[in-house]
Amino acid sequence: MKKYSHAIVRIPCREMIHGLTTANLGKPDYDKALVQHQAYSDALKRCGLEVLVLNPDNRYPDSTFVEDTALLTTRGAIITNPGAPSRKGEIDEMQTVLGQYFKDVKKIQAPGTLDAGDVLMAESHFYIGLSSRTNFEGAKQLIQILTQLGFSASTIPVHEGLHLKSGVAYLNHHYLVINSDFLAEPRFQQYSLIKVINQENYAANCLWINDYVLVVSGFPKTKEAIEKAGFETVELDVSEFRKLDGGLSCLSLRF
Ligand code: CIR
Repeated sequence: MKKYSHAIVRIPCREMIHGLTTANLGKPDYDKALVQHQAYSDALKRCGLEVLVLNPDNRYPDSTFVEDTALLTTRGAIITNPGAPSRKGEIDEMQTVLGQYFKDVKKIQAPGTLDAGDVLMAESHFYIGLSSRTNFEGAKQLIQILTQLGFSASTIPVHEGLHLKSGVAYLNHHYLVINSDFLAEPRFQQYSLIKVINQENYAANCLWINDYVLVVSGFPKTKEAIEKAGFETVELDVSEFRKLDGGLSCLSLRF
């Protein structure tokens, strides 16, 4: 099934080595990050997407994590107000870019903050993580916008990890890949759960695209479980982005 036709990515900038992080894995190797990013873009193309590649922006060390700047739905786009002060300016260019694809671009307004890494789309319902980046006011505004667009939405507390999607991914056909941080959440029990073992916690951030699932290399049990559920996987190394708390979903916007 071809659900997505486009993706937007941004090449990491040199300043990425000073990006925000809690990971304690050391500084990213910039040259290696460039190679991994190229492989990521190539994989999106192999999944059938037309990929718009934005230039590196040294003003914003975390600007390669484009996912956080916008939520793209089949009925409209919403520009976020990122929770980290150093990332707020990332939305300016994204707003212009999205204007080329979406007629009506809505916006989360201060004092609301929202990173779209906290927004999990499961068919026509959106789960919004309340995290250190996304506050209640931001979630409230997004619920209002999504409801106007004819979707439903609700909030989920995020106690572990940076974002909601650091620990859970929706894979189409009612499947959720989920790690122990969210396993007990009653509202997730209605899905077919692909459980990520504790040693592979990071691998929960995988990405469904047109019947392929991009998975992080080095986490064999999660890959095997996803394949067992009937999905074809594409393995990618994102070690340099992991050092900045980033993963597969954060590196693109899909629509
Ligand atoms: C940040 O802390 O904002 C970046 N270093 C990582 C953002 C990861 N984004 C995502 O998971 N959607």
